[in-house]
Amino acid sequence: MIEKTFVAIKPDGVQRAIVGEIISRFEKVGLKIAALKMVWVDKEFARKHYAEHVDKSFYPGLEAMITMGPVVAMVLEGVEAIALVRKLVGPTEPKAAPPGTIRGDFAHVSYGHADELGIGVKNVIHASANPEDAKKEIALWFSDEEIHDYDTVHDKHVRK
Ligand code: IDP
Ligand code: MG
Repeated sequence: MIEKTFVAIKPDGVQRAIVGEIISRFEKVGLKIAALKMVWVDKEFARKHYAEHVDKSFYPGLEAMITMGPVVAMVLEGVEAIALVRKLVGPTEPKAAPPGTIRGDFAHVSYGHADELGIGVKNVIHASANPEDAKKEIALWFSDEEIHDYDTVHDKHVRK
């Protein structure tokens, strides 16, 4: 039941200086930071990460958005962490994301707005959608040596 998932605070989230607030939410629910780094991705890397979207009409805007500055990439670990993190992150479109979710609390833009401008939806954060994506994305962003195994105070309550 213990899973690892991949999360990236996107360049808009980094530039808005809300990295600490976002990471704090994950820490507060008891998720463990297994890996953490800042990366400025290039177009080639963006095409690998967003392989499923490369042929979509919004891809050029998405690529420009994800390469416009550094992202803060991390691996989070916890009980059924993949679905838990998607719940905390909220739906893709900030306009539709409920209050209490990261996208609902830190952004308000819509698909209509992004499409009108030809830009990617600036929704602050990326999180793996399912176990298959989590495995692929963790391997793409991190080497085995960058992923750490250690105990947090939460382990006492989670594992017993
Ligand atoms: P997700 O990030 O919630 O998994 P995906 O559908 O995988 O959502 O889309 C990846 C990213 O592409 C979104 O987070 C958003 O930034 C951007 N995006 C998705 N759909 C659109 C769109 O219709 N217009 C512009 N950008 C989009
Ligand atoms: Mg996705």
